[in-house]
Amino acid sequence: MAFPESRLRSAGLSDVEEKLTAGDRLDLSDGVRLFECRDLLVVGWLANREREKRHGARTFYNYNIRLEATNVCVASCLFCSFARLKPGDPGAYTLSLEQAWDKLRQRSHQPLTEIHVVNGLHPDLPWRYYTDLLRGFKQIRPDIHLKCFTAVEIAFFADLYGKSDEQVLRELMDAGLDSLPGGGAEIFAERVRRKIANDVNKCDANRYLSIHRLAHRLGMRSNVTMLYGHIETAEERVDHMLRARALQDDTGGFQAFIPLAFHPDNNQMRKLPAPSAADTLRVHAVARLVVDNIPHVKAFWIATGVEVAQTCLWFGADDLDGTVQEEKIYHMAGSQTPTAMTPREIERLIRAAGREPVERDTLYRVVEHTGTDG
Ligand code: V47
Repeated sequence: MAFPESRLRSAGLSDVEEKLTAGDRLDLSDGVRLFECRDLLVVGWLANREREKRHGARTFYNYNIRLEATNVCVASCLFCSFARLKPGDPGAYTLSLEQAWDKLRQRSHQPLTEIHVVNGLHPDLPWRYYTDLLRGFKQIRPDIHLKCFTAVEIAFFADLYGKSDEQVLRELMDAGLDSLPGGGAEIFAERVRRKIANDVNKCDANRYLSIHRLAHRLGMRSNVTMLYGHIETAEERVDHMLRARALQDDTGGFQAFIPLAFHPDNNQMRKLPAPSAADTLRVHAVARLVVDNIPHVKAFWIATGVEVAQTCLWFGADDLDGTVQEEKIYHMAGSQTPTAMTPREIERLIRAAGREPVERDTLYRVVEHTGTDG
């Protein structure tokens, strides 16, 4: 179905529509114009067309759990409400391996397909903690996919334990690592990164990207995130998308682009407002249009809120992440969403949005006949 030509024209996006129809790529100035265009529905319509070209009405989710094994973190990112600088600081915690493994054992009745681990940058844990963590998970559930440790953590491990990035990845893969999550990307532009994540312990944009490149070369898949809604400009958002797109051109290893809405509670950027629902819809839409080579755009419902995530499914997004079950990073930063949804609840909200739910595993293979728990 065509969008009224007059509406495209008055939105100033006829040429963008023509480029998309011809299969031409959008550039930085196209992306910035999509952010500046007042007619959000035109932007959404274009993104939805690209989404439906790739996935029709299908909307993916997975049956996963999140685990944050420690919030002790030597970095001091201004946007973070989760980290505690030192062990023993109020609110600091580090799970013992047994406690971490128990989180999985307690879910033995659930047909989980993924465990997603993100941690603080802990200065004192032995290297074995991480490799044993993975080995233990695989022993408990050999079939489970381990999506663990952001590129920022991989870089930190390499520096702390005196290994190369490649050695770290190889040793973790030996222990059972299957893929990398997309966290830690924030905004690649130097101006913003220097302000919000200026820490010697946090790797820069180039190293983040080079670790993902390496992971892809070693045969793993990964995701890439973008933390938006704080001090970044439209140009810096599009620049971020284009850097992800450029790496994807080379490797094809990214599975999902994941915009992450900034949450301002309990962190050093608390004076800033959270991004609006309209901005969230637009970011997902522009991501779908600019990042034309990453198959999935994920609306992480914990970050966007459940209702906005549903609406994102008409603004470019085709994935909602998963059941999650325990989440700290966003809830410590003010997220009002539940910390868990059952597969049945996720399916219900996808259907209520007029889309078709598909349970997937981490690699986007369709999972049949689960979704019975809850
Ligand atoms: O790297 C931290 C972000 C990320 C805040 O790969 C914040 O499938 C908003 O990366 N407000 C961790 N965001 C979560 C993450 C993720 C989530 C879902 C799926 C995947 C995936 C990855 O959360 C951090 C940081 O960018 N973050 N604090 C905050 N106050």
